Amino acid sequence: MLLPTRSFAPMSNQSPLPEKQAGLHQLYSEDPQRADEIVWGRKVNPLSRRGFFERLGLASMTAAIGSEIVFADKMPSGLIPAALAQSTEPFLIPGKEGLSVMNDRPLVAETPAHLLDDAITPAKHLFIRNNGLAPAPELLDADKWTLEIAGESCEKPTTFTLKELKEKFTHHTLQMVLECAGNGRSEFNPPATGNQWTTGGVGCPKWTGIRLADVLKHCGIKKDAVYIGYYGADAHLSGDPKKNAISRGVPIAKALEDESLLVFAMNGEDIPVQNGHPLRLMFGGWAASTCGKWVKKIVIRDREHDGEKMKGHSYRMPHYPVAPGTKVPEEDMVIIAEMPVKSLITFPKSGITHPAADKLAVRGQAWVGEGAVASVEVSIDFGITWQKAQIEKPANRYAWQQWRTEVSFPKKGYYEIWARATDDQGRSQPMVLPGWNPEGYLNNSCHRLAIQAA
Ligand SMILES: Nc1nc2c(c(=O)[nH]1)N[C@H]1C(S)=C(S)[C@@H](COP(=O)(O)O)O[C@H]1N2
Ligand SMILES: [Mo]
Repeated sequence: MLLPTRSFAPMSNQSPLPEKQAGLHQLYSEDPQRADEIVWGRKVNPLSRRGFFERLGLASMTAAIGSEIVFADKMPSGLIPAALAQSTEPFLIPGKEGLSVMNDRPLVAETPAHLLDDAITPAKHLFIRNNGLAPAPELLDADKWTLEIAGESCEKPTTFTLKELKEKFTHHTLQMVLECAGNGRSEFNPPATGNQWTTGGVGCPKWTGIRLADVLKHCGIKKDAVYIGYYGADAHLSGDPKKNAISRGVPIAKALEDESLLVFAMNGEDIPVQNGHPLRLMFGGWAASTCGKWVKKIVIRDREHDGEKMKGHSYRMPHYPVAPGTKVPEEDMVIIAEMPVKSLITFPKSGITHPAADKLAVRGQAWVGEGAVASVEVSIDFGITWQKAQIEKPANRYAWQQWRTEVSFPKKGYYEIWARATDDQGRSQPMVLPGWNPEGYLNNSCHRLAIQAA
């Protein structure tokens, strides 16, 4: 069930795209009181939402959802019922289907969970996160593409044509998760600025390319090398050619891993233009911001790379837990490396109605930065009890793992299906929200679906 979107006034009308409307997540993060008023049609004291749900809210929530919330007494306060929290907004991007556009300059679009049901994410369903302006497609000629390897810790700086790279070095194909560090940001409160990702800044296609290690070693890595940095062909939003939209990288040890690739194909075809054709970096399990698109130059550095979005608060977390809303000094922020354990429910689609007497097949994906997912559990009673799902082995290191199970409903009513993954080091997803941080990174809380058992 979707809340009538007309209740949400467009937040701005500067966009040349079709009228944009604020989603419920955005509304809750920007102004929870107003969101409550819109959702429940009355004023709510934000300090006593639990009381509100108990005394008044349950009846109106049940009315809004259309049936009884069977485990209502177990539902944590302050949660937006998942039935009301869907806000997808299809928009046409060449080669893409069904993505929700969060921003059009730079272009940022995420994938609704039910479109990530394939074991291998098809090109049309892979999210887009641009920090600047993507190069015009006519500038992305694979036959003319060159890659320069340089930097103070490179012995023999060399420029290769893409054709040379493909001929000289052994090809490898690996399925690897690509996930934006900001995925899930929309749930943090106080809200973090930046794209209000819900769950769709992730995908797991099959990438073909060459090992970055092979290329770097060919050019000579000096003993003092500690980091690599990338430069892409995209432009800074200001249009200033001296500025880079983003120029990040990884420590040299990560760069030299077998799975760290310079890729020129995705799912056996050209990489989609918005995803970095004709050449991009792929680092398994790390924040996707390290995976440079349209890559033209890689530098081997004798220090931590200091390109655009490497400093300050960009892609960094406080190295100790902080209270929500804390101003954290820059020197206490550390670079994000591996991504945390996480899962998605990709079938069924949130909001469906299912016969209460029938079992419901449920499935999804689970992944973790380094290591493997050891188990996935599912709950239909707001996390009070959990049942184990069956889980597949990953296609290779850094691929996500499909899981499946069946759930039975005790009676008719409104349910939420929650999924929780645990990795092979015993680390699980938090049920509601992990540690607040200034930029709203690394939210790996459980994914929630709304189901009507009728
Ligand atoms: N050249 C370049 N590379 C880039 C970016 C960018 O804006 N420009 N965005 C980064 C970020 S923040 C993410 S999350 C991923 C997104 O990859 P995708 O757009 O293929 O999904 O690319 C990374 N590589
Ligand atoms: Mo990102």
